[in-house]
Amino acid sequence: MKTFTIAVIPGDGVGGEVIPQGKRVLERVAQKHGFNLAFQDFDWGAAHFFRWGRMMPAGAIDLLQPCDAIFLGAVGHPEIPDHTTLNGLLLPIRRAFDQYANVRPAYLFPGVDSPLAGKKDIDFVVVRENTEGEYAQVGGFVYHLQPEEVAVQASVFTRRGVERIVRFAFELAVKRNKKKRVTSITKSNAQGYSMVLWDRAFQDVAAQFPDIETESLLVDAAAMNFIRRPESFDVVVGSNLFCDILSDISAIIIGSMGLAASANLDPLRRFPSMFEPVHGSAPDIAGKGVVNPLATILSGAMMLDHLQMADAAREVESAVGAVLAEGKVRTPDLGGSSSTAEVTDAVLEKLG
Ligand code: GGG
Repeated sequence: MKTFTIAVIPGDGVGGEVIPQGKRVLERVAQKHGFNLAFQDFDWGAAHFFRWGRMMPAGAIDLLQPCDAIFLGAVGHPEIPDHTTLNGLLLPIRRAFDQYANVRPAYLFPGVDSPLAGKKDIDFVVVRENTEGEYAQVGGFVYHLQPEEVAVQASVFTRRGVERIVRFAFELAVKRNKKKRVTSITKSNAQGYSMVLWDRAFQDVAAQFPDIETESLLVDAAAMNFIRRPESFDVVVGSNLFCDILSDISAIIIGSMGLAASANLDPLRRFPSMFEPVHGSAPDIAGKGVVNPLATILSGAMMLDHLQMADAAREVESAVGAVLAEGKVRTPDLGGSSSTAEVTDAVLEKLG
């Protein structure tokens, strides 16, 4: 029987509540489909930071590397600056394993109300460049912590980095075989170097996909159009920062951040890819047992897809869809009063 080794990092806040629920569903579906998941748990995150002064140990990447995939909850703690948590765990893993494609589907499940009145047909994917751009951490301080201090933060856009993420987006549009449209997010009217390179690379790659329609939107116009005409999008591709921001809009218009799944992919499969809900550690609801587990469960389905267990992935998605369509068992973010575990129980019941 095939066994996949999955590194599990629950992380902080609600991460510790959603990951066990995701594992329950993954274990059930693996059993049904005749494969094994060998989970390796890593207690990294804020608690590790308070004890050892770092979010994960020095050899963390070496420990993760042999695994087939990484299943992550959330990182972030109110008593630790966000740049410490992000740069101490999430970003180093994305970079070390060249997980250059951050894939964030925005799908409005039947039975779930979008906060956008009258919008019923939302089905697109945000593809975020995940290893360079505005998150490259190039820069520094001058006169650090003095009244006249100066900060310089450079963005890094490489032709290779832009071309490969744009190509990934086009290939995804072909694979999805839906609206066959790729939207590029730019700001070349104001950023006359990085975004001009972005636009040129987009046009060059687009020319190799004549069957795919294209559009190019300034990031501010894209934010407006995610609200005004979400049904028009198919695959949206943009830089690390632009799509980090836009994918929060795409997450909320499908009804809740608690439904937004994501994958950090190394499309070349040289290294483990990482799967996580888009939401963070949500300290305001942590420990109350009410966080929505579905974003994590759907991230687990994306992981199964990446592990080439497509039937199992579809079954998890169908079970989630059935629970949402019934509308009986829902956490408070979706207007219900069910607990995290009760929602998972309902998904397991659908899986049989
Ligand atoms: N599970 C996602 C998570 O913990 N997100 C925290 C965060 O700050 N993410 C920023 C990012 O995805 O770049």
